[in-house]
Amino acid sequence: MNLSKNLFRFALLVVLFLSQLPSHAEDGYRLWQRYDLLQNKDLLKQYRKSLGEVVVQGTSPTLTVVKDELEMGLSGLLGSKVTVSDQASKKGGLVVGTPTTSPLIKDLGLDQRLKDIGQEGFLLLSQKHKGNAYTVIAANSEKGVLYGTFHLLRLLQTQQSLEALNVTSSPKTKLRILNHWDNLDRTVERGYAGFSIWDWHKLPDYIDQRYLDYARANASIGINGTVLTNVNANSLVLTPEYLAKVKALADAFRPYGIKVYLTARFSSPIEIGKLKTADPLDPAVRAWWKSKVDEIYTYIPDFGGFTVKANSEGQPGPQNYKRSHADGANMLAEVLAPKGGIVMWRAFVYDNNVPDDRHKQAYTEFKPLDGTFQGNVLVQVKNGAIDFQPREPFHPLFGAMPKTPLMMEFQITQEYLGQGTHLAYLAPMFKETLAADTYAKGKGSTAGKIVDGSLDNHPISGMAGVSNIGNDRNWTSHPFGQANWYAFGRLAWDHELTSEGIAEEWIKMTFSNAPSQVAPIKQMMMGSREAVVNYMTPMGLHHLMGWSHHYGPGPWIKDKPRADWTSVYYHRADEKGIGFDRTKTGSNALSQYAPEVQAMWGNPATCPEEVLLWFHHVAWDAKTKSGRTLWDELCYRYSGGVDSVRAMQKTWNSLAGQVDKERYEQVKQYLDIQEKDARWWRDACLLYFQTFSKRPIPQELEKPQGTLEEYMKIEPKFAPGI
Ligand code: BDP
Repeated sequence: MNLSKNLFRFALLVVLFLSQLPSHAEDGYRLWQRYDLLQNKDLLKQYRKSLGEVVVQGTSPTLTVVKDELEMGLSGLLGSKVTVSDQASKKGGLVVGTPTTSPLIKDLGLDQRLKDIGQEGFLLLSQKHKGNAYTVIAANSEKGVLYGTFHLLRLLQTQQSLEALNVTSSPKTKLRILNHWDNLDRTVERGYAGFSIWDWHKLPDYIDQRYLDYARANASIGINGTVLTNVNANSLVLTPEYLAKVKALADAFRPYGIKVYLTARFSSPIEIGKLKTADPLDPAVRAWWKSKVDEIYTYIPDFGGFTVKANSEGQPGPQNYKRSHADGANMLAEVLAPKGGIVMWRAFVYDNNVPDDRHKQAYTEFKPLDGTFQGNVLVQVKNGAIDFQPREPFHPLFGAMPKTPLMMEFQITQEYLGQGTHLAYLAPMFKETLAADTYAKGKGSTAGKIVDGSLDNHPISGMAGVSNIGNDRNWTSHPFGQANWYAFGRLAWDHELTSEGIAEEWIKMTFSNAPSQVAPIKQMMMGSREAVVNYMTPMGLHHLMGWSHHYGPGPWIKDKPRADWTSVYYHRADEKGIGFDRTKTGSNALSQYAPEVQAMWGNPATCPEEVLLWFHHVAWDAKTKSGRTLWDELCYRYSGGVDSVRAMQKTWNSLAGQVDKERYEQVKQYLDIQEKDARWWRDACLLYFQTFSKRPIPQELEKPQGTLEEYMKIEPKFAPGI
């Protein structure tokens, strides 16, 4: 009798325990939209009271998305089925809509407040009406309602109070766009999370659930556009066969407020139009683009426009016909303008045959064109002047083209920061550029204010992030790669958010609200990008990666067809010292910055050590701020990078049993890879630079395990993203 009673109790306990576990493996697919039952009883009570009956007034595809998300999100988070109704409740509760779709919201007297938030903003308020207490998501457009809905869900997921809500939010930047460098054969130019998520072969007939989950995730962070194809473009995507596929994606994304854009290969009139030229001033070429654009809009009436990489790294462009970048961009802009489309013309140009420092070439090319672009052209500028290195000073074009809307291009995919296996939280890197002061109009002229259009009063503004998304189950290969996608969206919405705040949100939604997890994970994330800088390219070194794969170290790369694709071009190590002199005595790239910036970076004594070797060739024995010689300091920084990875490993190990097994194990193994790679970078770089410095690695530091010859022989085969 007793035994069976005990057995029964035991069985009950097992059932109870199992019911607490997620019913599915934690494979990362749900990203930051996990919506599991909240564990805080007091908050649950408050949430149930504040949300009461949930009412979404109005019908449309976007409002259906809103309803579905609220039903799914709230049912999961609150632990009981929530059904959304469209009848205003007399008892208070959550009311969602615009003054047009919701009579109740129209009645609330929010006109002035709504006026101030623009087309994409939202209000999230606790509001009394006729004696009832409402939680209100109000906006001018359904898109605003959608963003407000995701904000409310985020408040629940991060366990914020819903009492006395008074949130006003609108995006600082208008175009918040992912750039997919995806090819039509599903390879990804620099993708490390499997193949492209666009299954072109099965489109337009098969709409993978993944496309909708992609759109949900993007909408939840305010992303409102996606460039589907690689900047190294294929004109095939502009043929009817592919336009039908693009249309299917555009239709799927539309309810989520996401517009579709394509990359336009400049030579398309020749390749698919059978013309003899792609000269932008040739009438037949212009007519071809006009009819092509008209055709695109018959498929996709709200098509966003084109991203163009022209006369860069072998891509065709207007200069093939002795025309300028403005001639090329304006030709496309002219035919897109009547349709509401835009051109995002990339400034990533440099020419091996131009003997000038690559750092200077985009500025030299584009600055004189300021004021000559049509109103619907944005010039898309990478954050730094070289190429997405772990650390770059801000691009000199920011602040140099006040008459042109400049769009920021960040790389979310970690081409130069350990790709799919290194943990590097990139918000601090994005922020570093956005917060950088260009002094274009005096102190406080940050790159962020240039990009959001506020400094120069531009009606259009944009931020693009080169996507790290692939068809891996968890989207980004590294579970922490998701944080970079998330951070990009959040910063595109508001570049003044802090890296720490964004990390905290993401951790709470993706892992847990438990302080015992939030604090250590945040600590790992916040130091991670600096760790990568230190073990790869400390003190302003750059472009030291291996040939073509860009994964491991290759500071010895030289004698290639293009000098500006070699490492020796950038580090310039010799017996005397190391670094690229970009002052007056060198390439004088510094002259492209405002006088205040020149003064700071031009003097080795005031130049932050983080970018010292970017601007100066410094003697091996020069004293650094720590009191060490430059050589010793470099050794310390490289070693410090490895130590930081080891510290991350320790922190992660301490989370065993707290984080679900799948993600715990994956991150643990990836950290092992990162530690091994960090040593590889440190040892290969120090041994190589030592051939110039001829100085010993300080006694107290760990010594390289291999020889330089061994490191130089390592050649990763078939690395992804080549
Ligand atoms: C470089 C990448 C190359 C891209 C290029 C670009 O290695 O694959 O095509 O940027 O931005 O960093 O166009």
